[in-house]
Amino acid sequence: MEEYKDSNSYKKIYEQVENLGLVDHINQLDEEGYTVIPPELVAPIEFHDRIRKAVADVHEKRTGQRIDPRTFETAQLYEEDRPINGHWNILPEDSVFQEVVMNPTALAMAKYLCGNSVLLSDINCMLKQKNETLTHPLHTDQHGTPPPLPPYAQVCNVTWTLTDYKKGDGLTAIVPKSHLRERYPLPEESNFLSEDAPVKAIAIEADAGSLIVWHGKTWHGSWPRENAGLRVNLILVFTRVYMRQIQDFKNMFPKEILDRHPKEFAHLIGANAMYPFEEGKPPTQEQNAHMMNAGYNPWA
Ligand SMILES: O=C(O)CCC(=O)C(=O)O
Ligand SMILES: [Fe+2]
Repeated sequence: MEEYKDSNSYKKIYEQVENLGLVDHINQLDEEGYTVIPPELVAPIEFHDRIRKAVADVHEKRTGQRIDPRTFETAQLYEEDRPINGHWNILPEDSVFQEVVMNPTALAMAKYLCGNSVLLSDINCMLKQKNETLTHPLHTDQHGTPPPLPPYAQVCNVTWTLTDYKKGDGLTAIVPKSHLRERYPLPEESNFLSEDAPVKAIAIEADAGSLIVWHGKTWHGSWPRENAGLRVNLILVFTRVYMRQIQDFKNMFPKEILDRHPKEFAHLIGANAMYPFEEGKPPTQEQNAHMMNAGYNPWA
């Protein structure tokens, strides 16, 4: 990877990383496969409150349960036996989510891992409550690439914490340095909770408003929540320009909405992706450029 750092693509990303005070965080990502970015390097508290409200609105729209966003820390899901309630594809639901995916800190980290041509794969939110079920054994978020895995990330997970992540809160489990292995965990390696677990993980603590960022190859899971109340987050999944996105954003956002955002938003959601194209409507040279250039440098 080092030989590709002498490029304008890398310098452009590094400059953003430096300006945002994130140099230690990209170093930790390289060495350990994850990093936690504190709220003061992410967004002001008012923005955080807007996101919490928008998540409460989505949850109400999709389940009928109204939770006052000021009470996430003590609330409970209407289905008492359910460990998690997740809502996928929330980008169209509220303009604040569109601002979230354009957040400079989140984007700088996504570009560091997946290049300037990075795409948003999906943004979802998760509400997690007290329950003994192991919902997330060890896995990676990068699926379907056979081993040996390439040295660069094909996926980047940016988890935006909306409540504190402290002991007993159902914390994200990370296996440090697992991104350096060239394969995914096997099913028999996935239960990190058992006494004789072959692979152990560490629990990630963070204040509400932090970003927990991990590499597409990082082995991770999640501890069951022991405390009352909810753990709430946003999960931003980014991916390389040649990968398939989880959501078909290209056909979800009409031009009027795209025109309200900076040009980069259209690129980020894949609105000018090269593939798939319809018979008789091949991509323009401009559309080709993103993907063709990405083939020359891991940071392009
Ligand atoms: O809920 C967690 O702590 C981890 C969830 C997870 O695996 C993911 O966001 O990819
Ligand atoms: Fe995951």
